[in-house]
Amino acid sequence: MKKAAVIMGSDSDLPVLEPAFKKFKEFGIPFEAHVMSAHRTPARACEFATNARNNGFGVIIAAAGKAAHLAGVLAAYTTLPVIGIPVKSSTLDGLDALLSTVQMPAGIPVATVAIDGAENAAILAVQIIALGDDALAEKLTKMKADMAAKVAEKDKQLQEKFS
Ligand code: RP5
Repeated sequence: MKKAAVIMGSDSDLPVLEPAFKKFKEFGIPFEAHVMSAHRTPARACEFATNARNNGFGVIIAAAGKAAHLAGVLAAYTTLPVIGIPVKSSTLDGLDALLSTVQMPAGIPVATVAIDGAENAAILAVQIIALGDDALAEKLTKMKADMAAKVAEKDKQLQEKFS
């Protein structure tokens, strides 16, 4: 199975990424997590992204806050899909990171999830890896069915409360 990479601009982003690690463990996805920065270690970010496909990765998640260029820089050096997580780590509440991550120029896409949206980033990464893995796709189908069942149960409780 292809690995997922979770790259964060700083170790201060780590708590935001816990839901992604949890999801990968639930789905049995092999992953590596690294701290590297588009600004503080640009050469390392370039080197990682350039070699990521040959190193067995199928998708890269990049989380960064403030002037968040990490996802875009990684995407510039790879043809792997890159998922950007804008991190809320400044006085601008993540809006700065959201705009920096999502507003990519044509030719270099970054699939941007919500501010601090690590769980969805991981699910999207699983969906990408599942393109070539029917057993994994089956687990995703079950996850959606479980979610639907939970919503149906909540609706049932609401109906009981008001009846
Ligand atoms: C960004 O700046 C990082 O991704 C982090 O969200 C933010 C603050 O970094 P630190 O100053 O905490 O290292 O590059």
